[in-house]
Amino acid sequence: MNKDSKILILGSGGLLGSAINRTLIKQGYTNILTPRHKKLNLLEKIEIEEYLKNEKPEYIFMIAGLVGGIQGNNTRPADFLYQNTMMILNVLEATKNNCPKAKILFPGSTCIYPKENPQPINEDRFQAGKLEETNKGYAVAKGAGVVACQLYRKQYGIDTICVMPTNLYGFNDNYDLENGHMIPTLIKKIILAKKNGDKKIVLWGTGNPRREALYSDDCAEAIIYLMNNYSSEQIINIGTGFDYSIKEIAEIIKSIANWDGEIKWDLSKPDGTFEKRTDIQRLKKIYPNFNPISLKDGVNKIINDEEQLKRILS
Ligand code: GFB
Repeated sequence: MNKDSKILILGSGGLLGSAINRTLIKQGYTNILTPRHKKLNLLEKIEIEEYLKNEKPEYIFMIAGLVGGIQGNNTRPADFLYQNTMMILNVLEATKNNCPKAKILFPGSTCIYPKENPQPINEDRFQAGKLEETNKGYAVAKGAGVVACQLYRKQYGIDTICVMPTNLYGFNDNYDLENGHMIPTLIKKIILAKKNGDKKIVLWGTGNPRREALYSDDCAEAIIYLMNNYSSEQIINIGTGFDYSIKEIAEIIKSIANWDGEIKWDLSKPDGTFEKRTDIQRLKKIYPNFNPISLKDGVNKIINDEEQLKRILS
């Protein structure tokens, strides 16, 4: 990308989309389109056709999607399947019809991998086994999006690339206690307990599953680097290569927030996949300087930022 290339971010209001926008601006890119959902509904094919016909972007970050944590995924699987499949298919078809020279980057998710894997999970595990039930709709949609990108590359020569980000957290996260992802939800529960003087919080499952934690701006940096330096149908993991148990994540957040109350584990809630540590050798080969910050540093950044703290407490 040149600094004045026409760049389109679809999904620029969310956790990852806003991190990509912030990082592109920091790196000096000047021609960035960030249409929001109200102006451009990706479920309406005619809207994305019109938009791409008029704007003809050179680079498209297709980050938009219906996302959520284990509860959101588990209770609305058909919505996650339908919306996420339709959005990427509409974007690919409209790109083919209106700006076939545009390069598209599409993030899948580590939940496209089977429920059980040798650890760490390398990219060849895609389609190698049965999926985890709690996020099947999202995983099938993301997997379909990945295959669609590969097929539009093969049949129409569109320069699509697909990345598989691990569990993310960062600025502009979703702090919905029911439908949010685990890390922002844990941050909110602990910060709220501290503010209210509560001595106990309830977290879900056993606390034993293991998850990575990638700061959204680090993921954005890797994504921009790959947009600039990678072109292949082979998918690429973006993770840290290091995981913690949910209990360990809670302890790290507790110590940063300086709250020493008790955690109760609600065993009626699902654990989901037990572990999904990513193998990031493919990424490191292309981007050897990839060096994400620790969970401790990331959480510190968030809770010491006034605006983010307001967002957490609202
Ligand atoms: O981020 P999360 O909701 O989804 O994390 P996944 C779920 C894990 O955290 C489970 C535990 O083991 C939960 O039992 N957990 C403990 C909690 N307390 C809580 C809590 O208060 N809220 C939440 N949400 N979890 C995601 C997918 O799977 O993986 C996404 O849902 C995406 O779509 C992402 O693919 C990479 O990590 O299981």
